[in-house]
Amino acid sequence: MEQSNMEFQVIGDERGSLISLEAMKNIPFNIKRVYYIYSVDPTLPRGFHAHKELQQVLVCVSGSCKIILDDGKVKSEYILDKPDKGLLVYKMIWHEMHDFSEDCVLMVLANDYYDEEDYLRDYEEFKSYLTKKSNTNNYFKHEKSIIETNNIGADTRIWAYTHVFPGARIGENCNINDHTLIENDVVLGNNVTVKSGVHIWDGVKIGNNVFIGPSVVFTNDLNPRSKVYPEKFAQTIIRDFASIGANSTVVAGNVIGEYAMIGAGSVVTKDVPPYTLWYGNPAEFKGHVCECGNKLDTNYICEKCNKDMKDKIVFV
Ligand code: T46
Repeated sequence: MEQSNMEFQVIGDERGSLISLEAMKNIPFNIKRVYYIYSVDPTLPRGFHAHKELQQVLVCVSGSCKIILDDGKVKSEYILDKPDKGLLVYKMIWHEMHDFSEDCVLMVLANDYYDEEDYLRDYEEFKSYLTKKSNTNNYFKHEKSIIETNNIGADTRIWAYTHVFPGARIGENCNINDHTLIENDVVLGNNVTVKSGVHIWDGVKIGNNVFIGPSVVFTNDLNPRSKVYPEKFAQTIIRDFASIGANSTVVAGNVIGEYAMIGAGSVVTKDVPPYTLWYGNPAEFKGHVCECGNKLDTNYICEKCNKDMKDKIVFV
């Protein structure tokens, strides 16, 4: 199922609690519209549609409701009953809202303006649109790969002995090399390179233009025991244009910032700020990097491409 449960940080003190939702930070898109549904009749469900392109995050800021998501293959049910819980609903997911409590206020953040043309309000139409999309999607899959998802963008190439699970979502123009595995609750943006021998487990979210070197290891459980599953796998986020060198390990729950560079063979145990270079075991901060990947010296003007990076870098 291509969705994500989300959990927001609560900033609380004796006066009460505060949650901050920020575009491209804890909300993975630019927010163009916010709407909320309230004073609902608990006996009347809503939704019963999918969006062709729209992405949304649903948050019950008061009360509770039940959400059913259906990607055409797998149907799952979620309860939204706390303001620090969110549900990310991607495009082409049939969704229904049921069992509203009387005090329910369902707030929705959306990445685009209202457009009735974006709705598929008939389930059969939704199914045939899905089939049409997967038939017309112009991506390459090697005959020896196993591809179970419908969500692969145009011009992506998937090579031999790769297994992509039904819930995975892969953007356009990606290159997924041999002997890779992509689990269900995984998102890859556009223009991502995944070199051979990489397994991307539930909870790993990868932005656009990310490079993942050969045999990079992701983990998703900080206290693994055989046959014991956490309620929710840790979320690891690799932001746009970051690069992870060969044979590195990214410990679960960390965020690698935009344009960050991880040297080969590193073990990443902390969040990595944007435009920084880290390596070693455990990986440590070793300086700043330019958008072109070159290490910057202390005047932050790239010797390779002459870009002035002063305004972009984050001091560590
Ligand atoms: C969704 C779920 C979670 C507007 O004019 N502007 C808007 O921004 C929205 C969201 C709706 N409308 C109109 C369209 C309909 O004539 O409001 C009317 C009720 O909308 P609808 O029947 O689609 O409401 P829900 O609760 O079934 O669905 C809503 C959103 O429309 C939908 O995008 O994903 O909430």
